[in-house]
Amino acid sequence: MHNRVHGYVGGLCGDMSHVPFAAFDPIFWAHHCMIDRLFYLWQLDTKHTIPVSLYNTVLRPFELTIEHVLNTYQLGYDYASARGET
Ligand SMILES: [Cu+2]
Repeated sequence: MHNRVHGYVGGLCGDMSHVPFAAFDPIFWAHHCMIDRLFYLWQLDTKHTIPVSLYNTVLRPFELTIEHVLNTYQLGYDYASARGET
C-alpha cells in the first residue's frame, strides 16, 4: 500500500517516486499521515502485535528503535476518531 501510492503519484519522473525527493511533494505528508493512522488502527486491533523480538531494531537513519515509536500518545499525538470521538 505504501510503496504503490509513491509510484502512482510520482510516475516515472515525479518526486514521489524517488526517495531522496519524495518529501518535496506535498502529497507525501498526507500519504504518510494516513499510513501512520492505519498502523495505529492496526495496533488497536488486538489480533495484531509487533513481535517483541523486533522492539530493539533501530530505525536508521534515526537513533530511535521500534519500541520508541509504537505509542503515538508517547510521541505527543493521538487519533481522536479511534477513541469514538468526532
Ligand atoms: Cu513513503
